[in-house]
Amino acid sequence: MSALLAVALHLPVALHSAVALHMAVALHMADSLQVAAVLHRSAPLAPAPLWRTLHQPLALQLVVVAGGLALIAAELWWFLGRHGLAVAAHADEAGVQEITITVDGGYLPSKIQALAGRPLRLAFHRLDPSGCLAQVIFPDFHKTLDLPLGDTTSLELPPTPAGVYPFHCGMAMVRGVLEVVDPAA
Ligand SMILES: [Cu+2]
Repeated sequence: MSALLAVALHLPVALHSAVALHMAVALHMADSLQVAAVLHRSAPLAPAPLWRTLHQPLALQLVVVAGGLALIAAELWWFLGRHGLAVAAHADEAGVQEITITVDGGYLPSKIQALAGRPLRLAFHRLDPSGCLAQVIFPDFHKTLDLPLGDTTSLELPPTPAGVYPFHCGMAMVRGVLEVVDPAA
């Protein structure tokens, strides 16, 4: 659901960028035409209209549209894609799996693997002063953790069934995922 919301929020921004780029190209070309007319004195210069539509070559239009779509794709990949390899949590003597996640511009690692049916401790060490990262939320566990700057704050999870459990910052812009796998599998 929040993924859909992020897409809905970002598509207009990316489209707007594409349109703005398109208009910048059009205005630049309008300037060039004016300059060319002055230099060549080919015709008396009519008062420059405030606004006019320039017909762009089809190739240029295709390039602008393709550029916009590439930006949208890159943005979706950045915010919604899963990158990198999972890092496994290691069990201590008491059998509690533990991993430290550094919070600095993102979650490092952002993909964590743990074994099902064993307790898990996720220790978040926050180095990033951005208020955006002051909280980490695990929607599936109904847990919100406040992360004081410069401190390590742990989330203790009871033995958890296998599954994929995403987590994110307070505004759902920075994301990570906990993958709990069956030890027998
Ligand atoms: Cu955020």
